[in-house]
Amino acid sequence: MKRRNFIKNASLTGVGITVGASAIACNKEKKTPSKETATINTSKFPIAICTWGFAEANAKAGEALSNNSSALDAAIEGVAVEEENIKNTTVGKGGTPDRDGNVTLDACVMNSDGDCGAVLCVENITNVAALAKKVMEDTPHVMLAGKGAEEFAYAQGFKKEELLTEASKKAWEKWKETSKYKPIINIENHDTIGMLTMDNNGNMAGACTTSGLGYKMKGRIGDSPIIGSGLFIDNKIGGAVATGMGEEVVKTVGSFLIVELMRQGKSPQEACEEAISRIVSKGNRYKDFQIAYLAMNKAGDIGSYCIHKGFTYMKYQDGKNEQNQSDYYNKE
Ligand code: SD4
Repeated sequence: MKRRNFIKNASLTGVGITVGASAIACNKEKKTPSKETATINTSKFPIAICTWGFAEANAKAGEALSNNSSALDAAIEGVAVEEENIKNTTVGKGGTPDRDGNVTLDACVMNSDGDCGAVLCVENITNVAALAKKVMEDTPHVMLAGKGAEEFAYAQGFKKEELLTEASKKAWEKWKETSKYKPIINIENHDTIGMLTMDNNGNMAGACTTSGLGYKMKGRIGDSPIIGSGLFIDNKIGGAVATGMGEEVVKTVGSFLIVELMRQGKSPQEACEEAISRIVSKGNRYKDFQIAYLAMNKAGDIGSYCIHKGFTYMKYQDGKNEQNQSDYYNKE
């Protein structure tokens, strides 16, 4: 199913912009959040949120959290739904290939202890977020790329799979007739799944997984597997994820920026807006690409903001899984 249709068909019961003021009290003089004064209402937990209308993935994570899964395991279980969904042409198996026909995947994960793992430009492995967790846990490193990541996967028992489906091969062959690459706003080649989870104890984690930009150059890596760009978690403060034109997210280290802005006392909404403003204030190029951020603070408040209309995100809380519309910058 095409992304737009998928979004249309997903539950829209929760449409509305979530603008939550941070419940984390901030010591204004020191400009650092005061842990002592933080008001955390644990009855709000667990929470799972993810980019776009990935309803099934988000529900999976929410249910895992409700069954006492750790925040990281729930996020990995959630995003695996889309990694395995061959109709999704932007994540995992069935993802759009690079311009030479290779499907190369990027992913990263981060847990509530501040540990992280990432895999970049990996071929033949579907569950790359789970692989990123293995890098985090079973190697002395944070990132593995390409063949090294793939060999590590086999050593860890991951299965070799053909990620190029008949449908994505056909689409690639059609693309080759003109070989024109122009990023298009909000279409199927821009729908990374980034997920943030908060478990029953209020601990946070996240995962971000993608096949990257469709028909990218061979070897190209975007923001999604880069800790601080596609994803960042600080369990004392909150977390953020990004989707959209990765090159621009990397230039402003978007997810780290949002968490640091929350640390300084901004709400998740204010922090996402500031991160977008760092991009759009550089000139008019933003008109040609989309970027969206999604953030959650330690109190469970959520914010999201994007450049152009069309970004939605899922929120699972109190057993309800709802799709929300994000506010956006370009109101022209
Ligand atoms: C990338 N940020 O590789 C990813 C692509 C994407 O939503 O988000 N899409 O640049």
